Amino acid sequence: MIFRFDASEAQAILDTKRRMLGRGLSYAEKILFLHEGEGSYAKRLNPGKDPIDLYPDRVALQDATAQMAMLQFMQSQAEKIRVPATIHCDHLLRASRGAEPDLAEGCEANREVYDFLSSAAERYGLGFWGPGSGIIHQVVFENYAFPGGLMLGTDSHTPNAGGLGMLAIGVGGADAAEAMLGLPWETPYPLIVGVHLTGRLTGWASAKDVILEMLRRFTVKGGTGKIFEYFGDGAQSLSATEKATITNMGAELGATSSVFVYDEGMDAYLRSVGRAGDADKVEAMSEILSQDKRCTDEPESVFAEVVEIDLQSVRPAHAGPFSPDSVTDVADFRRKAQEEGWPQTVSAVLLGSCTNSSYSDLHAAADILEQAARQGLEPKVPFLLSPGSIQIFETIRRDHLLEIFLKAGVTILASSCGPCIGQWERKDVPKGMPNVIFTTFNRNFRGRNDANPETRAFLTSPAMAAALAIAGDVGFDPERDTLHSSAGEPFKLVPPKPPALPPDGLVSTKEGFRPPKEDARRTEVIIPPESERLERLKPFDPWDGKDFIELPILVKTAGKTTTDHISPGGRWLAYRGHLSNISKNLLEGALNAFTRETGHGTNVLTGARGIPFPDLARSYKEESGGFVIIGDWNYGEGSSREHAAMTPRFLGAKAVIARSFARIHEANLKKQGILPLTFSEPSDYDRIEAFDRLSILDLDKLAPGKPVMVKISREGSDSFEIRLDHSLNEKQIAWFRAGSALRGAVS
Ligand code: MIC
Ligand code: SF4
Repeated sequence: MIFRFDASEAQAILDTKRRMLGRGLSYAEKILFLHEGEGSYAKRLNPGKDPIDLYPDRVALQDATAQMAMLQFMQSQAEKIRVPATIHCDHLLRASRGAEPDLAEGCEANREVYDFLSSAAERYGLGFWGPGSGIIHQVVFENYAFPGGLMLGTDSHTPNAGGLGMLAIGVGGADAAEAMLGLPWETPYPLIVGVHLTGRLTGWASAKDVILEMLRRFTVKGGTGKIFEYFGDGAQSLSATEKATITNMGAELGATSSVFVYDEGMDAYLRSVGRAGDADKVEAMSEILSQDKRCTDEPESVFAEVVEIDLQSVRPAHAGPFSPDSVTDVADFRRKAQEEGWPQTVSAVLLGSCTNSSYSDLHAAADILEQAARQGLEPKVPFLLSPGSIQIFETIRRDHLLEIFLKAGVTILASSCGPCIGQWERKDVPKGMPNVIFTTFNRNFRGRNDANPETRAFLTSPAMAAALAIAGDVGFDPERDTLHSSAGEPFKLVPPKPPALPPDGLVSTKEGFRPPKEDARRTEVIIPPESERLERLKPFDPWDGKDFIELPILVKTAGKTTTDHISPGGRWLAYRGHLSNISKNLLEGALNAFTRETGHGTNVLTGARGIPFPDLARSYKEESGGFVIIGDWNYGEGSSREHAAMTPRFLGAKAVIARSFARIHEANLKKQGILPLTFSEPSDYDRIEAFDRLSILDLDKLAPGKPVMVKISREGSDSFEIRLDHSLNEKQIAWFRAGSALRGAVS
């Protein structure tokens, strides 16, 4: 752990900024300013408009996105990374029979990919966390996150580290590759929103319910371009891992990041996990790492917006189905489930993931199972637990929580993403059968966990998930409802009060970790030539300098189009390092606004119907030189996976025109050389028809802030023009011309 500046240098930089802005600074601003590119300290930036260049302290990659990140890094011909980085093998393991057999099978099934990542890590100087060692965000939290630091990660839930006061941001692999090359990372200067927490959580309310409350208020679009900074005595009452649950799911708000102000709870966590040295270094910087007084005295003068949440008033809730911002209080859930016609019984419960697998989360769930066991009750439904890391697993084993789970019949999965990313070999419910599951995860998009579009997944807290497994009834409200013991006696579950940290600290283990090697220039990066899972990248062609004329529309998507719809996970995770193969899933889950089919469309050149989008894309590329995609609001919500931009690029997409974009996806499109354009008039989305041809004009005059005109030609009627906006700056326009950012950076 390193700070870029000592205390007096840092103070001088921040003083300059205070003078320039004429006010005190927020915590997030301090971190941004202490990581800004040299030479830009003197600039005053307009939030939402001006770009800021940042130098992160570290980069984290997970196996599903690391493959493309490393393949792109290799294109640069660099000898070694210039910023500390780690790779985490967590997404590719399947969840089927339990940790041991799943790990053994997973190692075998993914050998090629692990060999590639392991050899690439060694060759270029990255730390390598092998399969079974844990989920990226949990491992980063335990080993690397530190208050005041800045990190980039190729995963949208990277802001999990905000629970330890680190500003951590999810990015695509191309961004990560550039950061590892030592290049600055550029992003629009975010709006900083202050979230003032007061009071204390009570009863069944948990940290999960705080972020669900934020989702209820802001929705999945409301965080775009923003950093949420949590502070106040309510914030201090939450442990570091509770804070992490909140910052982790800030991704669901579409936020650039979320962060809690450094406090004693973070110090306690660092010490509990055996990082007293880091805790001391941070303590020495504590004055610099505090919010300036103005943030609490006059928050309106510092923050772009101030949100007040009294933790006392936060009620337990579930979110779903299909969107994390469809939040219903547990107290209203029975009524809602009846009104909506959702199945009334729970079919499975999934505990863990990067969002909720801290010691106290697992302790809370174990407490409920124990209360039930004392009354002779067990979970009524399959109950699966994915511990966040081997360290957490060893700690719950030492402290006998594991015993409670095993006695209750819980299946313990490997410390990996498993069912959260669709790696769940679910056998108890046939595809197509409507059913309800409760998870402690952060996403619930249709088909995400078990590839069954009829599974309604609800996000909830660990204690609530355990209670629902016992009750088996979706409307169960432990605050109000009574259960019956095996002897028929009525009883009520009591809200658990888990310890914030393990009383004896976390078990110290780094099983599965290989530290970076100093000099490995002779290590060969292993990519078998015939591999179906790995393919060296060929640079995309540069722009030919011509306007895009009469392009067909591959699809106009209707409603929510997340990265899970554009480039699904599940079985497709196997091909994340093979661009040609992963392209076969393009838009598989997207709803076609013209035909109401999912994943298919009509070929406007031949009239053939029901064609899978990848096939359609190939024929448009051949016959018409490419195509455009039309998207709805918040297009590309969700994951950081750049495959959702690389695959359309590879198959011939020239532009995506949407009502609005999610931040990471928009950045990924720019990086890969696709034009992300938005309708100046959002209702123009409705004017686009299936057989229209689009000409995107005057591209040689493409300039920052200047609208782009598109001519729409329609058979049998006059053509018309509509106006589109874009957020490309000079540098990003250069990426478009070069064919992609990395090509631009390298050539
Ligand atoms: C997710 O939660 O959707 C993922 C899988 O972790 C993704 C990353 C990926 O697609 O590999 C994310 O959140 O960025
Ligand atoms: Fe893994 Fe799920 Fe966390 Fe994504 S959200 S990193 S898939 S556990």
